[in-house]
Amino acid sequence: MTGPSVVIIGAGVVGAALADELSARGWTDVTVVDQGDVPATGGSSSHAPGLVFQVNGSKTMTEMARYTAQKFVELDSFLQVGGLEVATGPERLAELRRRHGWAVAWGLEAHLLTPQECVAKHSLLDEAKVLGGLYVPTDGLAKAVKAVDAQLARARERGVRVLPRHEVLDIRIQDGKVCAVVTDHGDLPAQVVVCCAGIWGPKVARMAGMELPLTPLAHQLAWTGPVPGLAGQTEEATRPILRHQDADLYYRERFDTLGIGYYGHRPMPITADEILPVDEAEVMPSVLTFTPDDFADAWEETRALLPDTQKAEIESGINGLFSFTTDHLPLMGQSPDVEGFWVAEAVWVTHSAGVGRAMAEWLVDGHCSTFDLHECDVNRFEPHQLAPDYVRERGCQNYVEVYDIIHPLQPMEHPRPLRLSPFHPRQRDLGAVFLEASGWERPQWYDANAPLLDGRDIPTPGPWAARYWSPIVGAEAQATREAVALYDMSALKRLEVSGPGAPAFLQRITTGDVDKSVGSVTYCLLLDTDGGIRSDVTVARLGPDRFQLGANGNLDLDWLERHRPADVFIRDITAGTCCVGVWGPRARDLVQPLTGIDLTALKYFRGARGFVGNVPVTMLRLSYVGELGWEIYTTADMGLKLWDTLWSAGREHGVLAGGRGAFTSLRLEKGYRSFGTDMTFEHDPYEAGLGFAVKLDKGDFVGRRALLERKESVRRKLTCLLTDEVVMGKEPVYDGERAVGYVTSAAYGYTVGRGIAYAWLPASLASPGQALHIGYFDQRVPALVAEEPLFDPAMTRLRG
Ligand code: THG
Repeated sequence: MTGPSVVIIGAGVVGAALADELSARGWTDVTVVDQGDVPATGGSSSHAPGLVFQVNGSKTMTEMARYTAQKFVELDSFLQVGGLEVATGPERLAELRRRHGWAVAWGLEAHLLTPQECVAKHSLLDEAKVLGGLYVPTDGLAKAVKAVDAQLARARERGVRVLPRHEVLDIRIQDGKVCAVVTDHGDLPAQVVVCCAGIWGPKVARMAGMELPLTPLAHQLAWTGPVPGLAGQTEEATRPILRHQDADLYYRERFDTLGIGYYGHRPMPITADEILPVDEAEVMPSVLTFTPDDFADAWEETRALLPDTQKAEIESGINGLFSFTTDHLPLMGQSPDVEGFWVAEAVWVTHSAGVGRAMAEWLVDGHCSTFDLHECDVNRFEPHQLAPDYVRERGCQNYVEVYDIIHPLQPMEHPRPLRLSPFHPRQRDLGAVFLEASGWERPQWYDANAPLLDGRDIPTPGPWAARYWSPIVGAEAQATREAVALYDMSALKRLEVSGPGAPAFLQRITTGDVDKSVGSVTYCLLLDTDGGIRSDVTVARLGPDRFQLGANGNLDLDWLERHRPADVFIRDITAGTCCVGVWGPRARDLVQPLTGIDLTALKYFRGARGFVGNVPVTMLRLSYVGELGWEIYTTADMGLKLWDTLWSAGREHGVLAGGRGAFTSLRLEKGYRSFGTDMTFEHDPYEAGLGFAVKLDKGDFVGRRALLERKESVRRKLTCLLTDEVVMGKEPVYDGERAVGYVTSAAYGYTVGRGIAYAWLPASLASPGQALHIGYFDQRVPALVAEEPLFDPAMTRLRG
């Protein structure tokens, strides 16, 4: 097997890794082109300082870094000196404990060190400045250019062609498919093109009509002259690579000198078109002239943390360009418009070999089994997130925040506001505290609900969980179960699927039996071909050939579009519509007088169209919070009228507005999973406790064949834990001293009066009554496996 003809654009760490991984899988009709020389092409890989710190809040990024470190060791392109992050303030010390939790959760060996132990690892540190450290023994220094060379050499042996000094001028497209890469040396025919052009990515992608949300930014890297404490060092590096995040700094040794990287300076973005051609750049295109003024604070901080550097000088430096995205994650996948045009962009050396492997699996097998790529897919963005202003502003902000301590609920500050639901003016009047979701302003709680606190005893969580929190969250959650509440569901992605082929299409692409009567609503899944969960959706049949899907994000739209036959039409109706959830035991008292729809006759998981007052609506009887009620949809223009109609009729029933904080607590009490957090591409329905949503006997559907096997081999389970302390998610779970899993979602359950944490655990430890611990900062929080759902297992609330 030689596979299709592939052209890889860019011979940096990503292109080289991909060429190696593809050819190892038998795809050998591969050509790698680069405008520069090989292996030092002049792109970011050629100047990269090479520090590989593996710990990351993203499990996938940690795993891709781990693979990169292992592979580079094998390629003799890695100095495994370890990685050390030090804290100089109490907040950072707590943050290192949290990061230690991530490492343990994702299965990476890591140790928290005392100040003395930090100095023992890195003798240049001033012990008086350091409060503690996080040490990862397998971190180290990647030799990026050497790794490029080694991977290209292996690829060449398998028949891959490498063409340096070939500038890509255009991508030739025919009938929506790539057919060739046009270079200054002629055309290279190709069935598959993968853009691994790094900082030039936006320019190359545009040749295929694709907007890549990537911003090249300049980053300062300086080199000292000889440092006395390193005198006589004959090895390139012996001490661990070092991070001093409180001052936005990192360090690596090079014999008796130090390299110092700095993220504290002003962001210095540039566009891909402004980058100099290979032969015009003084050093190389990705290296700009060092601006010493921007480095002044860095040098001062360095001399304080590493006193020996007071006897050294800065001898040289660069402002090196590399790629930033709007959310810190890479851009991987196929163009939504041009078949065969793929990208693997915004990848740092740290993750490069992992990304190469992921792309190779994806291309050869049709899916990636080794890494969950949902966070990395280039099609994850909402349309507004591709605006050049947004891309640049977010890229710059992410540069500034690289080493900041970011709370999981912390919303971006700029640009905001972007998307406003029609209910927004009323929410603001109610004192909504807004966070952000896919660009939407979304209330977390409402200050106007403070009076609900009277007579309630809402427990205050620890300081970390108490950020972006108010006791009002608890009051809203309880009041929802007592009376009735309005929840703004406008941020829920809504897709209309219509046309003569729609029923058959949805039967094929979902796990559910959706070919039921008009008015039916079905909860089901989208699966990848390997049986992994791509999303969970609600499918409402609004007409014989018309369905409305409640989905999780743009990837769902992308997935459906890719499989759509010609007689099916898909429309994203999110922005043109809105949705309010009206939920609680008094929901029917509130809504029935406003509508001609017989709400008692409208059964659970059924929908109907009609009116609420003057407002044309679609009502679906279901509830993510586990209470009686409906999601009520209308067009955006009528949204405010809908809210006002419900609000004024609700006064006598004690209606309140509920925020996302209450919503999350209520959904966890009910045991409802959230895609992207509780389950991802790597999990199958049986492990995730969603086997009930799979109708294996309905006929063939995407992922079915793979599921038949996976069904028989469930080894891990998404499990409900009860705790006394509220945790936040991504914490490790311990059985005694052994790390056995990790937390996905967590919240306090204000009805059940306990902390709730969902976690992935080995099936053998997932039985109710099993006692475990959750690692939370410096605590071991006792956790008990519980029967789920915790609230209303008999479904009396929902069906009542
Ligand atoms: N509303 C709508 N669509 C959605 C969501 C939503 N799509 C995305 C996401 N949220 C899907 N998640 C869920 C999770 C659980 C349920 C609904 C959507 C749910 N489950 C019932 C249960 O498990 O008891 C369904 C049981 C059944 O199949 O009958 O209600 O919030 N529109």
